[in-house]
Amino acid sequence: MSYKTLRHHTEHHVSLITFNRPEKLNAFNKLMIKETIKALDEAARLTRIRCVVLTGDGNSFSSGQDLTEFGDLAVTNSLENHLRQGYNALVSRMISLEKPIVAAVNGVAAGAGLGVALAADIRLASSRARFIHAFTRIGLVPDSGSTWTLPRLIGFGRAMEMALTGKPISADLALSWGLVNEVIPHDQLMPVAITWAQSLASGPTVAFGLTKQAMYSANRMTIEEALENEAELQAIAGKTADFREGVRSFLEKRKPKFTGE
Ligand code: LHQ
Repeated sequence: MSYKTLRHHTEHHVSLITFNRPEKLNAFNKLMIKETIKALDEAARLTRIRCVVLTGDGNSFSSGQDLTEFGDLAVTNSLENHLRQGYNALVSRMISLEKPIVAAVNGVAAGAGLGVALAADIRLASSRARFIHAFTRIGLVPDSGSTWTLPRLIGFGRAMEMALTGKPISADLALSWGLVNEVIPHDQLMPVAITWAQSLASGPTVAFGLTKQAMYSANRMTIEEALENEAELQAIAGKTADFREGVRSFLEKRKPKFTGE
């Protein structure tokens, strides 16, 4: 499949999706949102893909909505429809993808670019990364799921601070707040991200997909409901070949060889 706004490459069970509008710091236009969803759909469909990495070309991850598209949006569409058809669909696709997503945040992640990074399952930050909740800086409210994801990651007070001040958060501060999983020297980001991804891609893919489902759905459940949901999902995981291999390898005192089935 060919893309105009992305570079897309699959190797060793890992799908690497690179936002490719560096002249605009990889700002999202409609096409880039659409193509990212398409690439994620492909990752969902192909069993050989067992992990996805999202990153940006050049020195940025993504600066969020392409602000040069705003005039057009105001005339042809409402902002809420743009969100419903665009970012809401993209973030929902990321959350529902039954495979782990690693965001390799190689530079600035602002606005919806931050929202997309927050919807990944693992965030690795280059030492040069900056995180900006840029929405109120242009008179908008936070979107792309960030009112839901950000407070859960860093707590309500810090999320409110990021939203109201719009101030850039450095990679090191992001790490200390729990916004990212690891900070990596800039020139090592991609090799380290690929190592993470290959490790996740050799894991029990079905159990990973169910884990995402369990974690996200627990957020809207009581403890009793979450316990029941875990039991139901465990019944599915318990029928996989990877579960049998996991137990067998433990008993045989060797590393498991998961196939993702
Ligand atoms: C850009 C952008 C950009 C176009 C840099 N667009 N060109 C969506 C729609 C519907 C409803 C509401 O919500 C949303 C979600 C959102 O994402 S809203 C938030 C949108 N994003 C922003 O407000 C961030 C705008 N960008 C910036 O504040 C700065 O560019 C940051 C802080 C990201 C980076 O600053 P610098 O490193 O100083 O870079 P720069 O500003 O010099 O940008 C470099 C170039 O990229 C420049 O172009 P030029 O031709 O002058 O070299 C910028 O115009 C362009 N660019 N972001 N979002």
